[in-house]
Amino acid sequence: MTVKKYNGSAGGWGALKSTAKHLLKSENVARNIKNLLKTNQDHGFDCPGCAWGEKDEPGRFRFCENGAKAVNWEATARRVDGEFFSQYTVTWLNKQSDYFLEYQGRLAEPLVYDQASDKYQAISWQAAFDLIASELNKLSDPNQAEFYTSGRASNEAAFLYQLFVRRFGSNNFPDCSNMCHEASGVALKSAIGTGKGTVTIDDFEHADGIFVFGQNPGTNHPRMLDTLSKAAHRGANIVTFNNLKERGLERFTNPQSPVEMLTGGKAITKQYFTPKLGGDMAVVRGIVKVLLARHQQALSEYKQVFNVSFINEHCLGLEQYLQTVEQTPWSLITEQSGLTTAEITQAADLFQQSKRVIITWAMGITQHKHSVATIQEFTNLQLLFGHIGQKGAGLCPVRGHSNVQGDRTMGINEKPEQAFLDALENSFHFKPPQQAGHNTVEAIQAMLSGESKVFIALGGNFVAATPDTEITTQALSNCDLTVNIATKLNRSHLTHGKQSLILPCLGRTDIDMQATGPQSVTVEDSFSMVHASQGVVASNTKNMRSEPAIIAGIAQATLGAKPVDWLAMASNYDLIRDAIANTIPGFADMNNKLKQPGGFYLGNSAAQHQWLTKTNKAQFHSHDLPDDIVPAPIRALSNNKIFVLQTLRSHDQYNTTIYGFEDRYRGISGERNIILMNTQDITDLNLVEGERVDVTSLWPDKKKRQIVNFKLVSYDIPKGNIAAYFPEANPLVPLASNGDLSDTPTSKSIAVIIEKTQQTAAIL
Ligand SMILES: Nc1nc2c(c(=O)[nH]1)N[C@H]1C(S)=C(S)[C@@H](COP(=O)(O)OP(=O)(O)OC[C@H]3O[C@@H](n4cnc5c(=O)[nH]c(N)nc54)[C@H](O)[C@@H]3O)O[C@H]1N2
Ligand SMILES: Nc1nc2c(c(=O)[nH]1)N[C@H]1C(S)=C(S)[C@@H](COP(=O)(O)OP(=O)(O)OC[C@H]3O[C@@H](n4cnc5c(=O)[nH]c(N)nc54)[C@H](O)[C@@H]3O)O[C@H]1N2
Ligand SMILES: [Mo]
Repeated sequence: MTVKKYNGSAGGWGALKSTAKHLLKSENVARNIKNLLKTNQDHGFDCPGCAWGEKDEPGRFRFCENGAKAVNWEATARRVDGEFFSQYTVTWLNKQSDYFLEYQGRLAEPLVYDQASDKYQAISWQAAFDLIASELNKLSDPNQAEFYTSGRASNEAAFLYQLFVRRFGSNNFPDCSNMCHEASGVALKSAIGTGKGTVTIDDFEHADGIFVFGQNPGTNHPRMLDTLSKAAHRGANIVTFNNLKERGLERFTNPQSPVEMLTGGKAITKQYFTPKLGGDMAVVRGIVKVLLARHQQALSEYKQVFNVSFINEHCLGLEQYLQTVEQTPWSLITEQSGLTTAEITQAADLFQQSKRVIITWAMGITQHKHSVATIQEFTNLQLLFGHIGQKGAGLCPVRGHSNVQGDRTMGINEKPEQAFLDALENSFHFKPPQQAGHNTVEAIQAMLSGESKVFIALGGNFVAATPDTEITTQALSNCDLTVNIATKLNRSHLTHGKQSLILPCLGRTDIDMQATGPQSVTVEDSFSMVHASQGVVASNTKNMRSEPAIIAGIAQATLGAKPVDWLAMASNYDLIRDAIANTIPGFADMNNKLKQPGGFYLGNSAAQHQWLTKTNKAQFHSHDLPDDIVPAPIRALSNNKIFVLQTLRSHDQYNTTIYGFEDRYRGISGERNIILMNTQDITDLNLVEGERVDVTSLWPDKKKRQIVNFKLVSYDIPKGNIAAYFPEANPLVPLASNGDLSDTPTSKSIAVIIEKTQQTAAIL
């Protein structure tokens, strides 16, 4: 393992070099170059990386280094089939790393677990479908099955899946969104009447201020750096709030700009603030407090700072909110945020100077206990200035998976809206289940207690992505049947129920040939743009099936061909799109609208100043700041120094998919079991950099949650805060530690203690 400070800019030659390395690693170089050129282009496929949008700029590549990794990873020539599994028991495979498992190649044929030999063996597609149907139809209640979705599933796959599950009789739709942007949806829906972001990619060209909270776009949304860099270049204030100094937010070299490649790129952030974990709500409360004082001062001179006419016309709840702001003491604001009054005043200055402001955020904001309240605080700030539905201003939750937003639009939702259920009933003439189903945390609890007996996953890596790994492992093992529809072998496939199936599917890059010819699918980006995606290169996918074909096979075997002709839909995705068009608002005439280059925009009610809230107004929400990020009862559990841990992504991974061991911009290479810690904290613990430590989380139950043998890395991070990689640190996240109103695991706020690893363990 090496640790070496990275002083270059993000992007640049390092990105090109890494792109070339991952091309070579795929063992499919010529074909994958062709693939990359088709990424995010019309008549090409949507990048299976992130959900950032595209600008219509002809002649440019539309992939980034990390998109290239995702494409190369999927389009590998290696294959995992029955013959592969004949060599290894599941017990042996389960001891291998996440990197090893996925690196073996693409899952190539349907597989069934054989208990006697502890191995997976080939099975026919029909036998696999029949096994699922028989287990599902055996259940005494359809709600004894869980239907997970990961956000790479296309709109067509997601729509067909939810239709099948609701026809079967359940709303049990745990999904990756429950662990991701759930808090954004909940917060925004209640405040402005839509759970989606209010801006389009064009707005970034008109913003005077872009406030980036709790996200690392250099790694997770690299194409956003191009957008931010252009905005910075024309003078917009880019203001960053991040617990760590992330290189990508400081400096960026666009690999497509010959001039920048020679000159070393541009600064992005004008002012970089490093609040404490969970301190962002306090930051924004402080900003509002400064601006409120200025507004009150201005009123005495018959001027105003806030946009009073906007507030009067559109909002409710102002008085109560301002009272809450006034009552929040500065001592709590500075304590919780870790920023000084001077720093917060500086942030307020930059906000006030910017006529049009966009606020963006990701997991650094959504994976806390008070995430919903924090996002509503962002909304309050924007409402005070009328920064919603104005060109160049708005709220922008930057989504994770490339189609996670689309999956929700298609009805992957354990709490579907009544209007959606009614529309399904009208289109398909059956009564969908009306009661709410299970989210991810509830699904784990139901499998743990034995209430749920069948688990089906449309993509993803449930056991590695969810909290409390040991408990989730137990929950899946309890099931009578686990089924994974997937492209690559992962931990969840090895964490099997009594019976288990792996069903290999096509990915975004593959040509999807059905009875009526090659098919395209659609996705929705963070800006509510829906566009087509078509795989481009033929390869050996002979015994794989598309996601819609697999869902149709399961549905046909379970329910027969009524009231939906599943197999017909899977043979021609235009039919699925016709059904979507008939059911979901904004999709009328979908098949035709997709012919427009770049796709079509779904619109956003809040951006039109139509507030679909309970009161038909935009709503200020008044929340008190949390008393403490680590509540008193948890503090009381240990006499040791308590740290707050965040779990984050390295530059060389896609969620639980580990591409390699280079966290380039953080200068960490060759090791993933690490803890980033402030240098002073390391000294105070009588430890030294490079030493091995055990981390134990604090939670008021008897269970011991610990990770051992993690290496200390001295890092520019606020005292009292530490960071480790997801998914290695997931065993520390207690299943019951969830966000208020969102139920999202608090992956960015875990109270832990640190101890030097015992000698015996250190030798391992
Ligand atoms: N290459 C690549 N791209 C991806 C992914 C991937 O794994 N790899 N994952 C995709 C998915 S599903 C998602 S959801 C997104 C995730 O995108 P991000 O949200 O950028 O992902 P994280 O690595 O979780 O990073 C969280 C960032 O927030 C900061 N942070 C953590 N806690 C706090 C806090 O309390 N306050 C503040 N101000 N900052 C904080 C961390 O220091 C870190 O920079 O990316 C998507 N794109
Ligand atoms: N501690 C901690 N936990 C977290 C997070 C965190 O920041 N910290 N982040 C959370 C977030 S934001 C998210 S979104 C979740 C992610 O949770 P998931 O979405 O469940 O996990 P992924 O790692 O994205 O799933 C990877 C697997 O998806 C399969 N796959 C890839 N492409 C396809 C495809 O096209 N079709 C199908 N059917 N399968 C495919 C492959 O088999 C691969 O192994 O994790 C959450 N968990
Ligand atoms: Mo995510």
